[in-house]
Amino acid sequence: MASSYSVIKQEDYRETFDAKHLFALDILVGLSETRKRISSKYFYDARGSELFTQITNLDEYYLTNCELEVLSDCQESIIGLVRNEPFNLVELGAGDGRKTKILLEHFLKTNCDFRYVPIDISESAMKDLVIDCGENFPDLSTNGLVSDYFSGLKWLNNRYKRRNFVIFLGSSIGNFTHAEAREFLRNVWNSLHHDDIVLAGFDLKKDIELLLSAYNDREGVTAAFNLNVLERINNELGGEFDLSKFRHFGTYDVFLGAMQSYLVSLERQSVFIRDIGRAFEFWPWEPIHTEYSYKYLISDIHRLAEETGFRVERDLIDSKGYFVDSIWRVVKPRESNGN
Ligand code: AVI
Repeated sequence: MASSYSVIKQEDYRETFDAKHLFALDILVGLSETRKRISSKYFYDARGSELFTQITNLDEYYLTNCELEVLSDCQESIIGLVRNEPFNLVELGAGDGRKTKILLEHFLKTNCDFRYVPIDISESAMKDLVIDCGENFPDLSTNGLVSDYFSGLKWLNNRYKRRNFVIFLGSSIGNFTHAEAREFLRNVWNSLHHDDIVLAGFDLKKDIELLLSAYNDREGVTAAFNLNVLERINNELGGEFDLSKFRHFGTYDVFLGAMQSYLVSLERQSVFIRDIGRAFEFWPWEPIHTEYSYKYLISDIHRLAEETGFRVERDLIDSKGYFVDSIWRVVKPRESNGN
């Protein structure tokens, strides 16, 4: 058995990194603006992650099944891109086990020479993942990295001179604005070598009714997921939000091409947050913006690849045409390795 995880020491990063302080600062800034906002990155405490897993099992949330179909049906064409030499299968995020397992099983079955390197900032998520891999895949060599994505990739490249196959499953890219997506992908490009491969998931533009029901499910799981960010402020920052005084609102912005989630105040209220040391005023029906989920056309995805230094190799699309795992190759002048 070869499963382990390492916490990568990042001196500057560790010195300045105080998660609670940053959370409080972001909430102070976001709730002080005329258009109040809280970043969707704060959804994922333990309860938020649990609720997101429940969302992925809902019928209305088509994205998961579409990507499972793509990964199951296209294994051969994925493997064809990397099987001719040893490689690192690098996963950004501790990952959704169900999806990654499809690839791991197939790579192992076909005797690929690879090591699995998930990268995630959460040590507890990484511990769970590495234990799970050890139990399910005793022959798999897993090196989990507890780190931000880019330091993890840098560390990996200095340590193992192998080809990288980076996967970014789900549609997390959709939670970035277009400018943020470009910056993120350019940073990924900077951390990789010529000819490395990236597989990234994108949710495609489709009938607006389908989008609306995916983000406003009948059981109210998405509503609970959205409201949980207020509970998180209560638990971690001493906030006094009464969740029954807010409602979830999910809508599609046709100009942006994005689903957007809001929490709407149901009455005039003042909410004190102890660790910020002040109260925030809400008007009746005043919204807090909490999430973007951008939807893409294939042409948008190709432009994004080109703008950030990649060449599109293949688009793996599910049978309904709802979701794509787009496979890109890193293109760099021979002598340059980044920057
Ligand atoms: C994690 N992310 C890609 C999900 C999405 O579809 O934007 C989060 C989510 N929000 C509401 N439902 C699911």
